[in-house]
Amino acid sequence: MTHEKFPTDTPAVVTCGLPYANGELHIGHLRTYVGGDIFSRALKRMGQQTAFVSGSDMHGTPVAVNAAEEGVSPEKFALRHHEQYKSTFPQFDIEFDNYGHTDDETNTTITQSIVTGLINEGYVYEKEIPVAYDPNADQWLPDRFVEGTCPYCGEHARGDECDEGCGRHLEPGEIETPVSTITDNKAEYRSRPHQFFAVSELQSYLSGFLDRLEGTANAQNQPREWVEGELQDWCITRDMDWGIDYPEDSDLVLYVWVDAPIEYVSSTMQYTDTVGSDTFDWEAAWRPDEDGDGGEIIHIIGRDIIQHHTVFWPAMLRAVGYTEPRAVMASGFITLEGKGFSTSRNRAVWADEYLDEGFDPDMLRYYLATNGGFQQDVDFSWAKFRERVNSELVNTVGNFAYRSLLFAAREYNGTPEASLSETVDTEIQSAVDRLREGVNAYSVRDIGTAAIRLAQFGNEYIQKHEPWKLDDENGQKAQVIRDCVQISKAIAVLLEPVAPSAASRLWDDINATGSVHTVQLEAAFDPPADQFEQPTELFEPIEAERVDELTAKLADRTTTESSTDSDSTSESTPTEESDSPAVESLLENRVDFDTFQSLDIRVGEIQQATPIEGADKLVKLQVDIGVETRQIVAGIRQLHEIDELPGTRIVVVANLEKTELFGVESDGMVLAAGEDADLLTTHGSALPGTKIK
Ligand code: B3M
Ligand code: ZN
Repeated sequence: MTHEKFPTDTPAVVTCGLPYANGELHIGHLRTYVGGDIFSRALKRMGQQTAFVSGSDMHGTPVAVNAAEEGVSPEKFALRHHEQYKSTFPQFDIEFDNYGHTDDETNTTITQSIVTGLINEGYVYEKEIPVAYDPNADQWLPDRFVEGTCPYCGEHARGDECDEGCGRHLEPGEIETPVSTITDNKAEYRSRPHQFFAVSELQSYLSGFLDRLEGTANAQNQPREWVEGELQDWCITRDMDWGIDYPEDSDLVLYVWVDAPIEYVSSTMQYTDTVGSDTFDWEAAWRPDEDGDGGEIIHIIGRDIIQHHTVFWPAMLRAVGYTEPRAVMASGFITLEGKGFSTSRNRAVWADEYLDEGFDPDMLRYYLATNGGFQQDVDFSWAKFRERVNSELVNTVGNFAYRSLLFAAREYNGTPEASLSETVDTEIQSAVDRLREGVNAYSVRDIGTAAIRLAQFGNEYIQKHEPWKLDDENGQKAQVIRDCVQISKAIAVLLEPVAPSAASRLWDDINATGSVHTVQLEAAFDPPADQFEQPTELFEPIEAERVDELTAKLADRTTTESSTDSDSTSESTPTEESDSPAVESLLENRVDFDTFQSLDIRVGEIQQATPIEGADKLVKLQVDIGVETRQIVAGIRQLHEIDELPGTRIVVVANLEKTELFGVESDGMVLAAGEDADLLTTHGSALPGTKIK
């Protein structure tokens, strides 16, 4: 089954992974929330009925461990963080239609009814398993209360996830050489009955589900090996007090990953309770009708929780007859000046700090959304931030809008009388189409850059026609300015998803009626107001001194605090710096210069990228290497979305012997770093064909 394109006539639910209510938010955390907000705003502008929901993840050991360290009850601890998240998101214009939490009554009720459903459908069974136990503390050690060695990759891991190694979810009893995080003593395994969800019975369903699943390539490809390999059943109970009781045995609570995704449903239900089912009907979204049709469920998450969203969660939904996800968009990680964020070392740019520095939230939104494809890793530095903001938001968008509208206001008190030229009409049409296609390709970056590209056109247009040199007798000047006002209006509409506040300021500047937050894309073509005043500057440029100051501040506090602080409060964000980065040791033997010279390495530009059937990691590329175009097969799909590859500058070894991969000829090799195949590129403007030496 292929899905109908957006907008469809069924309700959509866009969700963001629930943040654990256990720490402070830094700008790295904001990436998926900004992405989700942009995506849901874009859907709404396209006329898709959409609920954008999330909530705080209150349960589980990530909360219990940190609460215990602080000596407060998990409930109090989690609620405090929940309130904080709830007020921080809107300050970045991340406007959830509903933001609940997993410990509230709605989620407790729905979770228990869904689990009862699983039991009634015969998907749950009891099994004796080894569970880690701390004899000194006389306590069971669920999940993060135990650490040890991952049985799959041998790396150091926590009880339920191999967060420094292979990234797998680990079942209770799986971790080797277990150590209690409560007492640091060796833990022992004791036998204990627990409840299991028979995910393995849904293997063929899940395999079909992955065929239908849309979203980013990493979320489509990664789960294949889990689903098509030996699919394990899933332990859904834990020996803890903090959590939602397992319906049939109140000694056990449900594993946090059971009730957490159910909050997506609960939060949607709460939204319906607030606005009424005529405005948004949660059941139409989550409960398929007689024909099996439900709504469009789109999950936006970090790439470390793909398995939960593409295996366990759809299995649960299927077992109780809820709507399956249509798409999963999994974002890459964020680094800070090339290294991981470390909350415990204060090596982070905190969300509050960003706001306190007086920066416009739109600027961060724009940076996070467009600095790379959604599934690519993004690096943040104040210098890069300044560069993007000043060149794209200030100089491209801001500058175009300001000079067009100033001219219009001064010379015509608003929009001159003329009709929109065909060229400009067509250009706006293609910008609007680009945003629509961005949504259908699940590309946050394409949505985020649609307005900027139109502004680029606008600047070229104004430069080419030089309206200040035209006289108005034949109406030429009026024509050009009329076009520019329309472009400004279209920019406001297209900018709304990525930079909602700036879009609203621009909308007001041209005296447009209504709110840019509720219009549809078609408003880009509506005639602009006859009259408006002189505009304001949309974005304030960032001065170089600010960058120096902020970079120094970050470096300073990182060095002063790192020696005193242990990593004890670090949470499981994918952005955390790991203690022992796995760097391969250097090769012993050296090569002489001539050997190096014998390699013909060049700058290339990807012209076309197509998937290769049956090969999850491979892409067939057509690469312009200046002298000619080469077909090269590259194993780079882990990190790069095919649609986003064309136009990318890369580095190619041009004189490697030809080879064949999956029956496709490959004439050259693309250079990339590491297991994820992070592509090498050039920093300046070296053209395709340039030799690398
Ligand atoms: N609370 C946070 C994480 O592991 C976790 C997400 C739940 S989403 C249903 O990133
Ligand atoms: Zn592992």
